[in-house]
Amino acid sequence: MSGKPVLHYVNARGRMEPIRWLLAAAGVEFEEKFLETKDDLQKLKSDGFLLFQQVPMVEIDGMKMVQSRAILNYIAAKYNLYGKDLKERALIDMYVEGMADLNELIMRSAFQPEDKKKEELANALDKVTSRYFPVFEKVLKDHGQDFLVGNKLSRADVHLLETILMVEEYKPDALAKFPLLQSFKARTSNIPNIKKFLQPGSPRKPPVQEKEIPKLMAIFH
Ligand code: GSN
Repeated sequence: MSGKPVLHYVNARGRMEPIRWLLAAAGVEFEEKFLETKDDLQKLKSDGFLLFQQVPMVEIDGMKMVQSRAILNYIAAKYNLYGKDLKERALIDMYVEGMADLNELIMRSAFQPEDKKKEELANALDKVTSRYFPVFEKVLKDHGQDFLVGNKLSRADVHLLETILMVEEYKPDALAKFPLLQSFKARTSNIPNIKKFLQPGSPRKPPVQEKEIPKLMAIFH
């Protein structure tokens, strides 16, 4: 296969959104095929396209890639967003895995039963400001550079901006105590490929709406 990558997932953020972000930051155009029903997912499974019977799946460079981290690693390496050597890559991996944990906490809270939802979200957001954001504020402070690793845009910056904007949807003042993250946000939001992705009409997805949750659950469960 040649041409644009094709993304197979539901029309929602979920585990595909970081992949959309990374492709957009790399300036790569892509197509999306949205699963609307359980049958659509079943069709991909019975066609043998899903190695572990799960999406995200991305058709790229003749492969049908699954496992969102593997997909992100491939895109990051291919588009030079993964550091210049093993040590930079190790740092990027640590930062990105921290953000993945944080995203998982927040994403999971939306799918909890009603009585648990608020508490789970509050706990997740508390961890953002007590554990995760201080780490990135300190990284920027200690080296005094514009980007997290190697003085150059990497996937860690892309995922951090995505995370900041997502957290601010829940907690608009989340950056109040993090001045360097505020300037990081302003700076990275202005990188042309990213700026374009942040504008209306881009493939960026909105936060999941309450009313969409049953439909998403029906596809995946
Ligand atoms: O990151 C990944 O791609 C995998 N480690 C997890 C993929 C995954 O959990 N996929 C779900 C939907 S996305 N939800 O979180 C999935 O395809 N579930 C359907 C099924 O039959 O397992």
